[in-house]
Amino acid sequence: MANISPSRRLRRTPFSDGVEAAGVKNYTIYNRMMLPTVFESVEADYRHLKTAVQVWDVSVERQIEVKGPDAGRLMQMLTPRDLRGMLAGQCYYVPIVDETGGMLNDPVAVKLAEDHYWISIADSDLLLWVKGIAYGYRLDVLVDEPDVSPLAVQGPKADELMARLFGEDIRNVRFFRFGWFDFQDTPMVIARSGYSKQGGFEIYMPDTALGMPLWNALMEAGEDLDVRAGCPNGIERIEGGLLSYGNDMDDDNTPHECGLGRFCNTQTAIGCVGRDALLRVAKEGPVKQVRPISIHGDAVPPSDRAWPIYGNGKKVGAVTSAAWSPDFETNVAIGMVRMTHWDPGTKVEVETTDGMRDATVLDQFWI
Ligand code: THG
Repeated sequence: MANISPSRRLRRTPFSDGVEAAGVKNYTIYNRMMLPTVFESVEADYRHLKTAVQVWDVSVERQIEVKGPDAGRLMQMLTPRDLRGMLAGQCYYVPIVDETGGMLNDPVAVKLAEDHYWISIADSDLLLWVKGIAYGYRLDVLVDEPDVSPLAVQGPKADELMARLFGEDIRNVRFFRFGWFDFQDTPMVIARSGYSKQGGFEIYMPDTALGMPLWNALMEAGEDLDVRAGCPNGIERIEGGLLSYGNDMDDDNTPHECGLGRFCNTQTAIGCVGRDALLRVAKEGPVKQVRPISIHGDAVPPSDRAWPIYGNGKKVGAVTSAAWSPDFETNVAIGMVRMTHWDPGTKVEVETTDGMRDATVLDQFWI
């Protein structure tokens, strides 16, 4: 592929100077911003992520700020997950659905206070939908995109690195909870979360001017831990079954088709705009669903399009993400599979860019 021309529409991040100095090799575009995808190589980055600690510029996880007396009401309109039990200091993974029950995004919601939330979005223009609902229902709430850029610290040595910079208390932050910690006298939200299964934190960095100072401080504090610049890893996230909006699902899919039923309480999510539609389809249940799939043979090429899945000569689904896994010595894949072929152990065929491959539908992701 040719290079991408820089322009104001393709936004840099507060950490882009650090990412470039670290030798980033590839970017993708996500929320009209640059997201690194490769530093050394996807396989070398994968091994390092699983053994050390990495600092990820995930500024592309843009925040939608929802603030005001109607903030809680607006949040519940967006998602079929029941938010009544959510406390300030908690993060929730929340499917966001439209009026048909179709997935618009799968963000992390961060509750700062009763009347104040951030929605940490995946790759879709969710701000427009949230603003439209707020205005259309004349809600007493402010909706905008603040100058907040997440920096993730991921890997088995993340606790050690973060404790050096923010103090020992950081170790007590529980999964999907956050605390406030100072960097250069500026309080920052730091949550135990992140787009990997290796453990770690996300720092919601609230001031572009502090971006490079924070980046450099992490790199210096972790020198003896072999800290490196990294990024969401295409192999590891498939092994972990972490979905990618726009790749593994879109607005044609319900949360149940995406396997996100465990994050829905449609009966009690009163006010969710997609509630009626989801209750209607819930009666039948989904006829296709996300599944882990092992594609046999040697490494498949990059999955730049959906690969058809065949069973008994008929199309029964599509592989939406795939990569060679060094640890599991198979091609790990995520696919949307029809009910007739979704049982664990079912043998199917996948039409990859390189040709037909045998594959097996599995019962659980690898990690
Ligand atoms: N962190 C933050 N914002 C994000 C992401 C993130 N925005 C974009 C994207 N990632 C949104 N998608 C996801 C997908 C999976 C998870 C988080 C965001 C995730 N899932 C865990 C799992 O499935 O095992 C845990 C979910 C839970 O138990 O609540 O972490 O990564 N800030």
